Amino acid sequence: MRTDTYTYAEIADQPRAWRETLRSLPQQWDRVDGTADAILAVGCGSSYYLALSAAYLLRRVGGRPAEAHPASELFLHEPAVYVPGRRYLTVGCSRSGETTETAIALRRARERGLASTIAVTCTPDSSTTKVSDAQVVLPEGRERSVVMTKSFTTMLLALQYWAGRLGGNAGFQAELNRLPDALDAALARFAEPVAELGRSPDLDSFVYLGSGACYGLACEAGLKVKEMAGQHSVAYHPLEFRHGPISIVRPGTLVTWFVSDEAEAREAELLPELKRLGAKVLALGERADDAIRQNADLAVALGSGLSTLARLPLYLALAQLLAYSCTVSRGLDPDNPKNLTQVVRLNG
Ligand code: F1P
Repeated sequence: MRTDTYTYAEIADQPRAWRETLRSLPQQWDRVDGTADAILAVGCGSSYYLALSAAYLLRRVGGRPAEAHPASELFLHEPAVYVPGRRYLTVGCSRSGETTETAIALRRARERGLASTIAVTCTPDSSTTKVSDAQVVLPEGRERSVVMTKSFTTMLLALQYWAGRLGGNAGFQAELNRLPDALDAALARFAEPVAELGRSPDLDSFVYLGSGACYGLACEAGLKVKEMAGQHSVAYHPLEFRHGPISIVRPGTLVTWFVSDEAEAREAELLPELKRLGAKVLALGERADDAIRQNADLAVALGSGLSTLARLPLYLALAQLLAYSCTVSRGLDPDNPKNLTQVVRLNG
């Protein structure tokens, strides 16, 4: 597989970037006041999908009411987002810190006294940091590529850490420290089989399934294959997929399932049907029982010893590799995706 690209280097750099980032997180979050009646996590594109997973983590691990919105919803539909009388904390996620909608959402929230604001970004001194009350800056996530890979997982790691801190869950925070080594181990064992699956010549439709915090990952993984390989993809909650969307499955469809421990038994019931319809199936989980192995073309059993909510970044790194390998095997350049720019600027 071609590896002389920025995108490949950034995917491969994730264990190092996470190690460095983990060192800076305690001090960074010390400066943030997390008190609020509700947290709004917002962003655009990948950063919105990050917000979806982050809101779940903040509810589940952090024990706080939290919602995710595309940043534009905060100013296009403001009265439906901010309920009068509630104290909000709006967290704007943005790799560049320059995305217009995210900067407007944070600026307006502050100017209109709707919320206190935090910028989570890989770029210091950016538009979002300037309009926020607090800043969590993650320079190890900075990228030359258009397509977000390590920036996503580095910001995810920061938000996982915050959720653990808000929930007083030292055990969860300790799990996060094991992620860099766990990714080294996962790449050593699974990078090649995952890349090989991505090279399958007959694939022309991509379905990503995940529930709970894995739904944001499913959306993000689907975006990778759209952005880099120009392929059609959809993301659903696994059981939702049975309610109509499954009609698109045929030979040529690759279904990637992000397995969460608590949902696994119910969601696995979908696999025989996907196989019967001719799909290829990639199961990304902690372990793979016989039922999963029988129905999956590739069952990744990470064996990381980490809980579902801790191991989210591992799943995504493997899904990034899948999209990357699919892209280069088609002769496309992942560093130069069609119709895209690193930052989307609108008239602000
Ligand atoms: C958000 C984003 C990216 C996308 C594209 C344009 O950027 O939508 O997710 O891949 O490059 O920008 P940011 O706000 O996180 O910098």
